[in-house]
Amino acid sequence: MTVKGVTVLGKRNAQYDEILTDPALAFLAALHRTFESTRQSLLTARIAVQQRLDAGQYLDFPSETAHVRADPSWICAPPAPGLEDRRVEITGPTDRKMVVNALNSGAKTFMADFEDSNAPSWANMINGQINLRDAILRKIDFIQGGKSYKLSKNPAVLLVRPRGWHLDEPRVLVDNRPISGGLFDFGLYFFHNAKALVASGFGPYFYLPKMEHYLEARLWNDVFLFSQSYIHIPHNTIRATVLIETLPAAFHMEEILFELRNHSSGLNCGRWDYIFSFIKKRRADRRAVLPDRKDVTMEVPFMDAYVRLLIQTCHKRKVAAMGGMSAMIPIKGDEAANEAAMNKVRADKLREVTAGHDGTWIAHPLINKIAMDIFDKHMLGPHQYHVRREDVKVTAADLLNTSVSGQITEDGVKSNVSAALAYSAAWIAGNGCIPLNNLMEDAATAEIARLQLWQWAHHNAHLDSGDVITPGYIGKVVDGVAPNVKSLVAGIKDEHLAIAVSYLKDQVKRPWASDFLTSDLMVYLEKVDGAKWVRSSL
Ligand SMILES: *[C@@H]1O[C@H](CO)[C@@H](O)[C@H](O)[C@H]1NC(C)=O
Ligand SMILES: *[C@@H]1O[C@H](CO)[C@@H](O)[C@H](O)[C@H]1NC(C)=O
Ligand SMILES: CC(=O)N[C@H]1CO[C@H](CO)[C@@H](O)[C@@H]1O
Repeated sequence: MTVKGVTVLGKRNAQYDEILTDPALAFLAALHRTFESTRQSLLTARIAVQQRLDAGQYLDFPSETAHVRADPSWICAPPAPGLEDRRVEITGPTDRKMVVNALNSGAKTFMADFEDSNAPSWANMINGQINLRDAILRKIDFIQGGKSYKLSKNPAVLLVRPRGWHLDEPRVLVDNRPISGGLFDFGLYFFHNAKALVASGFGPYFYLPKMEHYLEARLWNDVFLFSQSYIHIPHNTIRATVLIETLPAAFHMEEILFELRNHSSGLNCGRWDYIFSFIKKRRADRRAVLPDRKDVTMEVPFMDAYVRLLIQTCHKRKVAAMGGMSAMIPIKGDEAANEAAMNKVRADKLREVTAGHDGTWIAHPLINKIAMDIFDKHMLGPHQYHVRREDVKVTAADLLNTSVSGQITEDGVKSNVSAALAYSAAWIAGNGCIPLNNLMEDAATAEIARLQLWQWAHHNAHLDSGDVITPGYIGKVVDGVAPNVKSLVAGIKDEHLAIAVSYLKDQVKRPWASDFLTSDLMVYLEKVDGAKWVRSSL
């Protein structure tokens, strides 16, 4: 099988070839050839923005689109079938068991994740596509270890999160260049399933991560228009919810909805990544040094401003304002600790529903009922677009307000070092979603930890004890904590832990921390794949 200009470096077998068909690869090649140069120039533009911020400029709402924000006449597309009521959404990676359990969880929708809760080994990416296809065709039932996994009659509505614009898919080259990871994930899912989804009364629905500019949303919209034409389905069949999880995107919420308006199904508060991005974008700014993560709550000024602006913006344009992730998982064998954790979930969900959110996220099926009960009690209709929050006046200064009280403690440093090490080591082995201290963690956990540690060391922040934080101090904490990491997560291998240790030590020494650990550590997945790929610097 060959498609001109397309090279597949990942392993192939009969099952994989059902996904990597010639027509599907030809579609990927068409996407690449049409959109790659725009993707590259948008990624270059991100660097220019960062340079301006490093030079002391502050982010602001774009002036060239003031007319879009001021125009009250436009609204987004009506909710597509199955997306009218999204009060609880479950998220997780695309392994077969997870897909069945999540679809059966009782949540309204399932966001099947090719991004941050998934380590993008070749097997994970292709098996994920197989599992989603089988779920849509209702051919996913299987038996494992004497237990039967069987899709229920009314499963959750499926949404898919492709990777962000910054990631390549190094195992598929078009004209000798790696294809975009996002286009690969989107393209295969769309090509194989869009028509079946429409036939079953729903549609191809997506979550779009990590955008930093409204022009990046325009690029997705152009991809959608192209793709719908390519397979001859009506325009405006696709729906996409955009995660507002970078600091620059918070200044473009309205424009992002506008660009995608006929395909938009709202915005989501990707709160953990938002904190990560907040630190990263303001890396040169001493005033943005934050205390221990536990003190960076949803109530601190910049987080509160972001949530209120997101709800107001969505409801003005009549789309869903989705809340954030509750990463809690049930704590087995400790009634009191479990009850305390579940009360935290309740308080968080109550804050969201009373603020005006139209739904929320969970990471474990057993949390569904807790979140559902809160939303059922406080959100009587399918959504609350009528909650316009016209009282809200969020300024640029509010989105950047770093008055956060709290301190940096040795405990905070230690627990975040160990979280960063545990997550990175698991990821290198091909596992992007791990239970850690009773939380279901994805890449955002390790990313906040990495950036906080870098920020403290870079700006020589003080611990509550008065000691100055230096790369050397963090290096010592890393050495002290590393031996205990293997007890946190089952199955971590010494060689992977060693990579995580040297990676983290190197990161905190750098003038600037790298943009994404998922880019840095990608090369280690070659071992998981058991196949050599050509470097993307080709
Ligand atoms: C959006 O859809 C409406 C109704 O189908 C159509 O009139 C309009 O041209 C579309 N706008 C864009 C930007 O695609
Ligand atoms: C930041 O928020 C705090 C608490 O709401 C407020 O007192 C302070 O004036 C704000 N600072 C700026 C610069 O807006
Ligand atoms: C994932 C993790 O363990 N994060 C910890 C980072 O440190 C804070 C203290 O500030 C803990 O509360 C977090 O649990």
